[in-house]
Amino acid sequence: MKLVLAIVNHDDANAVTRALTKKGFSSTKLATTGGFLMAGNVTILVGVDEEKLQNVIDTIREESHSRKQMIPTSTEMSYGYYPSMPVEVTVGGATIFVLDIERFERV
Ligand code: 2BA
Repeated sequence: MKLVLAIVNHDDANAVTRALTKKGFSSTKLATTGGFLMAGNVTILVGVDEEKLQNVIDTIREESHSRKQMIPTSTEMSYGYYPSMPVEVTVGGATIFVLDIERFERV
């Protein structure tokens, strides 16, 4: 068994879990925050048998969209910080990790 850990944009999270549920996959959503943008995103956990793993990854890919986001930067001057040109970063579709699961039980 595998555990899929997918970090997706907040705006895509419901579409991803809905599509997974429709295909019979159980999932859990966690509210998370990206370390770089310090903005909210969503981490989705899916426990799945290995033969269905690709189906889960394909489903997440189909429902996750990449977005361009502007982030403010600041420049240090002798008299303090002042805002300068914002920088554009491309976020997502999804960042996916796949972990081996040693044991899975529902008790
Ligand atoms: P954040 O850490 O907030 O990163 C948002 C986006 O900012 C990233 O999009 C990437 O385009 C850019 N970025 C991140 N770190 C950067 C850096 N040091 N320099 C320049 N640009 C940087 P994604 O790569 O699509 O990542 C989206 C979110 O997925 C991340 O949000 C983070 O929450 C998670 N993530 C991505 N890679 C990860 C990793 N290796 N380990 C853990 N979480 C990761």
